[in-house]
Formats: sequence, structure tokens, C-alpha cells
Amino acid sequence: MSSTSELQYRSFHADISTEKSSRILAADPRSVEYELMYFDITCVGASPRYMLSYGKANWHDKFPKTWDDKESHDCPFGVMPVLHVKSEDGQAMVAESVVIDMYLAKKFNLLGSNEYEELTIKAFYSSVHYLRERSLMRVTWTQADKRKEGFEAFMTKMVPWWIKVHEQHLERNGSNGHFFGDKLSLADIHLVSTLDHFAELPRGDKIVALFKASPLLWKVRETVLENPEIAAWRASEGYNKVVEGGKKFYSFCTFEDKSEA
Ligand SMILES: N[C@@H](CCC(=O)N[C@@H](CS)C(=O)NCC(=O)O)C(=O)O
Repeated sequence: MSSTSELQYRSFHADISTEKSSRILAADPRSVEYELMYFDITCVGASPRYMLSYGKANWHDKFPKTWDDKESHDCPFGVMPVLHVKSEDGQAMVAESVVIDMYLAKKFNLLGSNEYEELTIKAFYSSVHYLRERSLMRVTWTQADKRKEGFEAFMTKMVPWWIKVHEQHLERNGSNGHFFGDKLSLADIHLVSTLDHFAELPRGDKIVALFKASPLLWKVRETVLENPEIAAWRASEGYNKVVEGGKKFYSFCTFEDKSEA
């Protein structure tokens, strides 16, 4: 062990017992305060922010000051998002974006009305998540000289195929602006979050345009945005800050395309 061993020791164990943490996490969402630790970008922070707004929760963003060793060390895996849930009894923590999304969706009744609806909504969520992950892995976090190729494959193969498959499901669900059932769900919200992420990327308007050309998918977006709490969040300074922050951050992953000149 090196001399920095103190900093290297990460733990999910808190000062309070797991039973107490569990009580805080199970508490009525109106009785606690939520703090979302994430960068000032949309990406992985978008769905939690939408759900906390939708649920009229008492919540705020916490952006890292410098994202130094200490801040990273306070996150169990050295990455964000991390959700802190605070009550009079102390503070509990939820880590990993998928886990945070599922936790908040359950809290705010965004997982349908029965076991089958819940699992199907989670399947749609996972499929939306997959699309964002593929964009992150193949276009954003790839070698600079592979980016143009990655973007073209994403635009001409992956997204059109994904849209076609999901349009079939939307049609079977009655073209009602929801992936499954007739209520707002985690899957519907995750689509809007993913479109927000695409919009913060260089040439993201081109990706979003593919979805806009699909009336069934665009209807899901419009249906989510009709919710007054979600609309209020999108009209807020906080939302603007993460949209602008995202554009600034992701400007690194642009690439040259001579055919555009
Ligand atoms: N498996 C994690 C990945 C999250 C992740 O990649 N977070 C990035 C920002 S989007 C991060 O915190 N990066 C900081 C770093 O790598 O130092 C999750 O899904 O929550």
C-alpha cells in the first residue's frame, strides 16, 4: 500500500447503520432532501433531474468544484452521478446512474401499474440507455480519427434501425405518446434525456432531426414535455446552465468533415 492508502479506501459504509440508510431511502419523498452530485452537463444527470422535478421533490444539483482526488474519492467508483438523500436521521447515498434512475422512478411511480408493466418499462429504458451508451462509446469517447466514421455509422445505421424497431412498439401501444401503457414512465423520460444529450453534442442537431422525423417518437418527447413540472424545470436557469455546460464540455469531440464545407 502506498502512503495515500487513506484516500484509496473507498466504501459504501456510512456513519449510520444500513437499517438507518434504508429507512431514509424508503421515506416519503416529500420528507427528505435530494442532492444530485454530477457535472454541469445533461447526459447522465438528465433523467434524475427530470424525475426529481416531476415528483416535486426538494432537490438541488451539486457540481464538483474542481473534481479533484478528494471529490472523486467521495464517490464509490470515482465517477458521478451520486445521489444523496438527506433527512433528520442523516444522509444516505445511491450510486450509479442506472440504479439512481430506477430508484427515483420507483419513488415517483414511473414504473407502470403492475409487475409486467414495470419490467417492460425497464426494458424500454434499457434500450434507450443502450443507444446513448453506443453514441458515447463509438462517437464521443473514441479516437479522434475514428470519430467521423463512428458518427456516420451511428447516423445511417444504428439510429435508423433503432427508430424503426421502437416505432413498431409505439404503434402497438396505440401511438399514444408512451412506450408502454398510458402513463408517463421512466422510459418516456429517458428518451427525452437522451435527446437532450444528443443536442449537447457537436452535430447533435442532425441526430435529433432523425427523431423529429419520426412522429411516433417525437410524440413521446412532446407528451413528456407537456407535464407542467417538467416544463417548469426546462424553463429554469438550472436547466439552461446544464445545457450550456454540456455544449461547452462536449465541444472537444467535434471532427472535420470536408463534405460540409
Ligand atoms: N458507471 C457510471 C459511469 C458514470 C460516468 O462515466 N461518469 C462520468 C461523467 S458522465 C464521470 O464521473 N467521469 C469522471 C472521471 O472519469 O473522472 C454510471 O453509469 O453512473
